[in-house]
Amino acid sequence: MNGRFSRLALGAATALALLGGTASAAENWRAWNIHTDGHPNTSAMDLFAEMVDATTDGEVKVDVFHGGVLGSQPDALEQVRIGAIELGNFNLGPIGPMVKEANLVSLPFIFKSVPHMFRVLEGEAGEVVAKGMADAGILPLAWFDAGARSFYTQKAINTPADVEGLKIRVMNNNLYTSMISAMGGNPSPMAFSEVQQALKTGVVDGAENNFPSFKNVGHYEVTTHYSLSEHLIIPECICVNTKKFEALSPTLQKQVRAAAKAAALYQRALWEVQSGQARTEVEAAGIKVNEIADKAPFQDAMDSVYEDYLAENPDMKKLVDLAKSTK
Ligand code: BDP
Repeated sequence: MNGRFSRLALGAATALALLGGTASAAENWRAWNIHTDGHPNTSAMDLFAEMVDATTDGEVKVDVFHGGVLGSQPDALEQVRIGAIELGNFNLGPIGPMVKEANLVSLPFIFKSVPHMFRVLEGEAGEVVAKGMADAGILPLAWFDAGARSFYTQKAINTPADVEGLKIRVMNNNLYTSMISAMGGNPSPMAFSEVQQALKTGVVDGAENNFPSFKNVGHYEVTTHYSLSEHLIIPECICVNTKKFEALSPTLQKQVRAAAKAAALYQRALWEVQSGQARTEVEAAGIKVNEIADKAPFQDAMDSVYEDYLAENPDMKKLVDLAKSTK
């Protein structure tokens, strides 16, 4: 090989390496998910990652970390907000303390049903919520179904008086502590990963969640009754750090968004089936599930929660009215 040729070869190799460099400049994103195998969100997040890889031809890669191994939900949210983790499957409950508009969905009994919640999210109120989140650095790409949350304790709950004096674990959000206090209970905010042990040792008397979470992390093994209060219907999202998403080319943005939307449709279909299955399984394991004949006393007890909240956040009144007036 003469000198000139080897210089040429070197130049070509450098050019190739640089080209290769472009390919290796692919986005490698880390995704947080609190759930484990057997939960609809875990399957949906896996599908999302596969679809992003396939449709962007590997230009965006998503590595999903299940089981909350990247940290608690409030910590992971903060990390996504600052861009230390790129995305996650989040519940809007713990987003409320960071994004005022997102707290709309954490008002007890604000939605009539899950379909009503989705109609609100897909309308004008949803746009305001999504913009507030994006401005805070947590951009929602698609919405997941998380059903309704109900109480589980060592006895049946039929009226707010049954909650009186009980220590109930809630997610991290002042609206939930006010909600439990307004029923006469003692709220105990706590990370999801600590709830089973707290129920087992009697550190708390109860908690509240949907059937898949109640089942999947074994809360049903350490309680006896699940009472269908359905006091909260909180959506979840695939949410991405706003700047990272906006730094993608328009084509990649479209592909990532489409993958999230497809994964969300899949999640909702899985939810429909698996939340029913979770209920059947916990009942088979001995959990007594009770309907609450009259939920009005629970709703009435929330008047003070709404009053205090709107007194502190008068600018949220418009959004609350918008949600309530959505058919
Ligand atoms: C589950 C949500 C999860 C929450 C958990 C909780 O999917 O995001 O962390 O409830 O209660 O239903 O903390």
